[in-house]
Amino acid sequence: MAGPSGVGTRTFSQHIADRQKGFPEARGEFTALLQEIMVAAKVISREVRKAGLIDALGLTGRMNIQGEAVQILDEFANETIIRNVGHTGHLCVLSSEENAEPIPIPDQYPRGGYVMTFDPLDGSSNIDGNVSIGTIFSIHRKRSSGTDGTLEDLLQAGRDQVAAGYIIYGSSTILVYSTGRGQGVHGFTLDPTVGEFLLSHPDIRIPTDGRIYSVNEGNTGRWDEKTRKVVAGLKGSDNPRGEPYSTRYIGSLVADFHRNLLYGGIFLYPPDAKHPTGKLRLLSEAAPMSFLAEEAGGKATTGRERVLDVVPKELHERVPLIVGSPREVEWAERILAS
Ligand code: AHM
Ligand code: MG
Repeated sequence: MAGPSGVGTRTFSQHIADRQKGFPEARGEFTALLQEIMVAAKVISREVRKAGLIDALGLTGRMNIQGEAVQILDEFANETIIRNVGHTGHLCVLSSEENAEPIPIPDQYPRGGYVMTFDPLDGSSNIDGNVSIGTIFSIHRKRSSGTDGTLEDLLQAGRDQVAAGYIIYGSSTILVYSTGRGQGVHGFTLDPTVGEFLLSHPDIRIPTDGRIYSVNEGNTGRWDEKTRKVVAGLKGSDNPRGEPYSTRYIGSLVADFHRNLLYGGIFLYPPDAKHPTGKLRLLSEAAPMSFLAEEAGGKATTGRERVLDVVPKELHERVPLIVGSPREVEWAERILAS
C-alpha cells in the first residue's frame, strides 16, 4: 500500500541513490557500501527467521573475546558481514565484537576508503527464546596514509562517524540508518514478498520526553548511589514527569533502543560493581546508537560526557550508556554528574 513521500514503495537502494545525487562529488563508494550492508542484512534475516528449523540455534561451544558463549547464529552473521561487506573493495579494515583483533582485508581483495565496526548479532543470548535481536554498524573514513587500514583508523570518536545504523530482526526486519549532518534517521521494513527494504519510517524524531525507562534492575545492588537515585526517581515522582515511568527492558540493545527511539524514554546501562566502566562496547554499540539518537533529536551521555566525544583507546572498550529523549537524559545527567 503506497503512502506519502514514498512510504511503502521507496526502496532503501532508491533512497540512498537519491541522497547521493545531492552530493555531486560523491563517487558512489559509500552508497555501494550501504547497499552491501543491506544485502548482508537480508541474508542474516533469512537465517534468523528459520533458525529453529535448520538446527541453527544453540552454542558453537567456543567463547569470544568478551568471554561470552558464541552462538551458531553469531558466527554466521559475523562471517556473512565479513564476506559480503568486507571483501568488496570499499573498506580497508573491519572490526567485529566477535574478533579480538582488527579484521584485515585478505590480500586478494581490493581496499577502499572506509572503516567499519560492527556487532554482528547483538542480544544473541536471547536467540533461543525467539526474542528480537539485531545487527549494529558504524562507519568512519580511513585516516591513515597506507593502503591497509590500521588500528588508528578504527579508534575514532563517535562524532566522526559518517554513517551508523542497525537492523532489528523483530516482528518485522527493519533497517534504521543515518548519515548524520542533518540528513535524518530513516527506517525501512523488509517486505518478504518482494525481498526489498521499503521506506516505512522516514525522518524519525525521538519524542522530546517519554514515559518509559529501560534498565536491568537486577543490578541494583551493584550500582552506586547516584545511579540508584536516578532509577528511584524514575519509579517515583521525583522526576521530570512528576509520576512513575513504565519499565520496559528486553536485554537486547537494538530492541530496547528501537522502541525508545519511536516512543521516547530513557535507556541506561550504567557502570556497576561487575562492569565498572559499563557493559556496552563503545565502538560497536554505544557510539552508533548515540549517533542515531542525536541525529533523531535525542541525547546520549556516559553520565560524565557526551558519548560521541569519547575517543577510544582500545577496540573493545566499554562505556556507560544513558540514551534517549533529551528531557530524561539531561535530568539523569544532572544527577549523575553532581
Ligand atoms: P551482546 O552483544 O553480547 O549480545 O551483549 C550486549 C547486550 C545488549 O544487547 C543489551 O543491552 C545488554 O547486553 C543486556 O545486558 P544484561 O543482560 O546485563 O542486561
Ligand atoms: Mg552486542
